[in-house]
Amino acid sequence: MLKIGFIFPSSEYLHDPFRGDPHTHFQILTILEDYFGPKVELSLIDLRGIKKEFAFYHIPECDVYLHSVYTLDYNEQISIVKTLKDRYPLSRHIAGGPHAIEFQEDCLKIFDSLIIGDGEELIIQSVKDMICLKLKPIYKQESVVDINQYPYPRRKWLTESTISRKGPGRGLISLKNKQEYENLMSTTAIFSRGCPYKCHFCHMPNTKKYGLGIRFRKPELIKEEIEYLKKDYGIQAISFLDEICMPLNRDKTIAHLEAIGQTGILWKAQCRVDGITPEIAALAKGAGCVIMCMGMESVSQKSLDLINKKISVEQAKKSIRHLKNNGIEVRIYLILGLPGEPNDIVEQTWTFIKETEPDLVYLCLLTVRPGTEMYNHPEKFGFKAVNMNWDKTMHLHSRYEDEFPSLSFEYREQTPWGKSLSNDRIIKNYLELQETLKEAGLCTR
Ligand code: B12
Repeated sequence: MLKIGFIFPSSEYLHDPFRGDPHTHFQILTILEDYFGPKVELSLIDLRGIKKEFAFYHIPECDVYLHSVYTLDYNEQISIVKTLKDRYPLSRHIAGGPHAIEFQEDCLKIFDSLIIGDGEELIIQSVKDMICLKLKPIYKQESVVDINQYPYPRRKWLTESTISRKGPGRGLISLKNKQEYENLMSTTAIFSRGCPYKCHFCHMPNTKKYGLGIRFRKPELIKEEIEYLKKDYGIQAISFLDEICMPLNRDKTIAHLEAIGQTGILWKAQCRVDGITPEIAALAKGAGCVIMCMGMESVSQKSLDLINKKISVEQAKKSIRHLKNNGIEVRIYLILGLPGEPNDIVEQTWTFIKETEPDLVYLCLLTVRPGTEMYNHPEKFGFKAVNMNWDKTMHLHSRYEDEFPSLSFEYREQTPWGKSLSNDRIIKNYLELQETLKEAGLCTR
């Protein structure tokens, strides 16, 4: 029997790594189990919360180790693979994920084989090849995988307490104004793959270049997965992790929301500010939506245009209103330090917030992440220097409680859009705005 272990790294840079579930791992393990059955023994080696220096003691011997490589995890994953190769020289390491797609040559120095693009078909092929001792260095998914062909990803590889969480600090649906929602049994889920937009700060256009656009699971499959979560884990509330939670076409959105609504769960999700009409907001509310988060990024139209966000400030105002009119809590994500930012960005942002009254505002500083348009063409965005230290590519909001903010880039004084803001000024703006948000009760920490 072939022993296969899919490793999930410590994620020590996350405030609470258990707020997100390893969906990639659930998906690939489910596919392997359905195809190979008793010929394989599968495990999800969950290293979250474990100190990096002791991780090795938690990893059982396997014939094949799988890794989904994210930029922030890469250094840790290199160290794990080196230690495992030393101890179990015959085992093989297969990797996929955003960082492996971007840095194939580097990754091949560490891993034995890479999965480039969607993994459903390629993992079967690579494991078959591995069994016949013919594992290839690269497997590329050239055609688009139909995600509706596959069953819902099972979660049995983790303990029940990891999958379903509730209570203060654990519950995933904590409304700003109603504390009791934290006590609902909650989990995360994802029903889509990809994003059709090409924002210049986002890694997705690169990650998904082998499977373009956005693909959603069919309504009946969404319903089936939610019913499984209710039945096996007592789930009452779900935080959807899709970048865009609803199809971009009205009729499909209606069917999608109907399916979720029929399950009776409450949910939180993310969408674009141009996806909300009064009709959609009302349907989302009726289908159990209690919180909607939107990637607004900036209140400066110039910055929005320079990062290719393809939204307008006016659209954002309307969407916030439609959601609030339906009693849905609205949270917006904002980034400071974007190209084209005006001198008075703090004042402009505060004016926008006072006018639109979102319930919470998640404020981050820009990070230039490998594989993004900004990273590949720094001169287009007026960058003088971009830091290549991957540990500096973290973009979580509210993380500067114990740490002073720093930037991973610097603008030239004169940029294609005029005079830029200095790093000191960007950080000062961030601290000032964060303080104002805190005083107004508009941020979580
Ligand atoms: C859900 C999600 C999470 C979850 C869980 C992630 C996980 N590892 O399972 C949580 C909330 C924990 C998370 C955290 C972070 N995430 Co995240 N996340 C996502 C999100 C929204 C969906 C990923 C997902 O689960 N999709 C469903 C699965 C089934 O599809 P998939 O991941 O694409 O995997 C398929 C293929 O890529 C391939 N594949 C991928 N890896 C492997 C490995 C093997 C061995 C094989 C065979 C195949 C394979 O096969 C899969 C099936 O086809 C994506 C954006 C997106 N929509 O893709 C961002 C995204 C992947 N995340 C990103 C980032 C930056 C982060 C954080 C670093 C956040 C931060 N604040 O900075 C942390 C990293 C934590 C960590 N250690 O993993 C970036 C990655 C950029 C990069 N270069 O690394 C993305 C692309 C978002 C973005 N827009 O930039 N994330």
